[in-house]
Amino acid sequence: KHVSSGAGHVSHLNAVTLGESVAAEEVDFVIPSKDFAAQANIQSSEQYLEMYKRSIEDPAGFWSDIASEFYWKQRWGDKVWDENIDIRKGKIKIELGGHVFCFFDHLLQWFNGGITNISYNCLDRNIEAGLGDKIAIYWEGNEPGLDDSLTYSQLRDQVCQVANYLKDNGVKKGDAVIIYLPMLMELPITMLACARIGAIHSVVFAGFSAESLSQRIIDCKPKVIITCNAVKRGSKAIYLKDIVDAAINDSAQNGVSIDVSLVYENPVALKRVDTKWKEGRDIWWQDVIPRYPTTCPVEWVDAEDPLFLLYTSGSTGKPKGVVHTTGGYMVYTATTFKYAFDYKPSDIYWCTADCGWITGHSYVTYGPMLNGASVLVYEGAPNYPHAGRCWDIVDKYKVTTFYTAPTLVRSLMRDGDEYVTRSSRKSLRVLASVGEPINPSAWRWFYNVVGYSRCPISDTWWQTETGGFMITPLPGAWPQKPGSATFPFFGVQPVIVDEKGAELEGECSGYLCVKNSWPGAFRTLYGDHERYETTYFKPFAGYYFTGDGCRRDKDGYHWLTGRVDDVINVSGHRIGTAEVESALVSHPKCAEAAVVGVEHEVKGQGIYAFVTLVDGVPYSEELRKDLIVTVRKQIGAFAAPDKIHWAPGLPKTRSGKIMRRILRKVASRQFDELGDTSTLADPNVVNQLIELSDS
Ligand code: 6R9
Repeated sequence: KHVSSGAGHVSHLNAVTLGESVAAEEVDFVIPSKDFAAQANIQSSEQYLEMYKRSIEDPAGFWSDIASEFYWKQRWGDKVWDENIDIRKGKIKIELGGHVFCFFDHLLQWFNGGITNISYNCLDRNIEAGLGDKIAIYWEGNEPGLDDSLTYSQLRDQVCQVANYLKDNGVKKGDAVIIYLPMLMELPITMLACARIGAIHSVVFAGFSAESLSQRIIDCKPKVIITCNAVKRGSKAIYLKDIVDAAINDSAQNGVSIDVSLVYENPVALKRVDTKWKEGRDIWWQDVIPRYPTTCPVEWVDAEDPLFLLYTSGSTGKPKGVVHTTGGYMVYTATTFKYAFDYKPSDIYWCTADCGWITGHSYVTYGPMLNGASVLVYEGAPNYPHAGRCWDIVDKYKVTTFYTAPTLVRSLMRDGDEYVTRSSRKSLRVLASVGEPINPSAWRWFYNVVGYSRCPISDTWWQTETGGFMITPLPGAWPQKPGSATFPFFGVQPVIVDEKGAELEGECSGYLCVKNSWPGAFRTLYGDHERYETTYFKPFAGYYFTGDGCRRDKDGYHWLTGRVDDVINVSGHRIGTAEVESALVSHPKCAEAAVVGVEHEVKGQGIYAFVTLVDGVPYSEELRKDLIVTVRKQIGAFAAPDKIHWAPGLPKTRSGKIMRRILRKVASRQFDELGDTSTLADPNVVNQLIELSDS
């Protein structure tokens, strides 16, 4: 019987069934408890394989069955999905606010002909099913003691008020709205309000500079901007409206004017009287929104109508406006949420990501709410007023599912176990990670110390472009290996290819691509369909190219090795920076590490490692040698760093991603070519690094 190669590489899973004793050499397996597996949505590797196989062999049937659980004003046509990668014939026009914005060569459609609304499916559908009084959002403020909540009915009321306001201000189906808000409930409320009327939201993370914001305004020309006057994160106040004002001025000089700026008053951070104001353009949220009716008819949209635009940075050039459409994204985020987090209606779910990133779109707002989940939204900094805040919040709300990023795990690990162990955390049942490979030592700390060695960790690999999880554990379904994202989600066919684009089989490592389509895939880059094709579909003909490197081990587990643009080639050995970093941070005295390639006379490239030590540990020559030995031991002599550069801190974006571009410049002593450092969470760390560059 024909099984496509997508299913082939997971067939070994048959051998790794739960409860079976694992061979002695497989000590790195972490097996979910029988109790967990018994209650899980997917209880065994067999059950997964059966569903996976169907999802690959019959994607139309598989996804149609799931899509039928949602409300469609009109069901999709006969062709559930349609993709045209190779032929490059179909010319399809997509319209944004009546303006044709691109022509499709690479065409991708899911549920075409279907008519629905994602906001309706998040709210009205759940309320009609009896969830009206269930808490949709628990909100925890930056200051302990400040909190709030909304039931699904209350949430719908507020969404409708904002939707009515937007309509009243001329926002129509297809118009763009920029949202520049911190993690207030008003952020998901506004996203859902836009979706309700068919407007396209573009959330800009409220940590971006005025310059970045204006760049986005100029690109998508929003009808309205929604912000707040200020916010407190930790002990620091950030004056968001000043940033918005500067961005609006800058855009006006570039010919894009903004007529309406809706400002939520956040009195904890800044008083109304102290807020700079432009009459006629600026309007207080609290002055207008409550006056609008709490019902608002739904704008029914096509499955392929754009839902949102989210800008993400490429390795070069200006940010890319990733476009997601409605139907496929809806079905995909809901399904991935349900299975990867083993969702149960009694769960209290907390994702620490900001709605300014894709994670906050798919897994704070849409995925959870499509499942009728109770979502915790936290406004503040995870270590404010102390390093135990996250666990205080977990205990306060009895959080069951905690989804965060490796960078936070490592920083909490560095703060010491006492902050964790003094809390209960008994409510936790699933932990999860996203954003970068999670190194095995952080994985183990998360698993053992935070989760009492009983909560599976879903290490979810995916991208802004993919809309939802692509490679992820399904907790309870199979044993985990610390640091591996494990296996593909339903419908996803990851392939690992070599430089020439040839598919590699079995144990291998190379470029990670995806064969065929999945419903959550992005459809284009806003206004630049050519860049979409060049970046993602040209490098390896016939595949979507992820830009990541990946290794598949003898058991078929996937190990993401970092962006391929960060791969270092040392004497012909391809070494993922993430692998070296993982080895370094496994040393008990190393808190964090970032590795870049530098030119090397003999080897082509050398390995240059920036290392942050655990608090209180002094730098020493002995430790330097010890770290190098650790890497030699774990990967091999060829991977030993040529240079260890002590780093009190690493240059990170506000979302916690290390900016290697800057590190590469520091490593090669090009201090006057550091480029733009304004998007760093703390620009000062760069000066510290330069000072220590000869240490
Ligand atoms: C969701 C998100 C995407 C890039 C991606 C990869 C890295 C994300 C990961 C991971 C290893 C994981 N990445 N999750 N690497 N394991 N679990 O982060 O989207 O901001 O677009 O970043 O992040 O390199 O290509 P985005």
